[in-house]
Amino acid sequence: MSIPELLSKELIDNHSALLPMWINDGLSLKRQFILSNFASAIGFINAIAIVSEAMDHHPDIQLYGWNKVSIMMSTHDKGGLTELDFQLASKIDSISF
Ligand code: H2B
Repeated sequence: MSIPELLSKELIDNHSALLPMWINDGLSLKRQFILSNFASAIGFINAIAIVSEAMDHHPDIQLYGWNKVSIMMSTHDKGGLTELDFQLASKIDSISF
């Protein structure tokens, strides 16, 4: 599957409006999740891994402070944000843990 092109600033802003929990700095999307405990954080990360593998699009994932998961996403093959980042962010938002 070919990788989509970088999005214009206008499209990034339009997509970001639909994902208000994600911080968009123009080059990446970031969000922090607070889970109820360490096991839930691990389970959440595993669910993200399954979704990411299915899309062949992979976020940076950090687990810290026992129950916090920080996600950072960009399309490194293109050097910025593409449709794939917003699609993956939306799928991660729909995972409940
Ligand atoms: N994940 C992310 N976040 N960005 C990419 O550009 C990317 C990826 N590229 N996962 C994919 C893998 C690519 O390297 C492989 C060859 O499909």
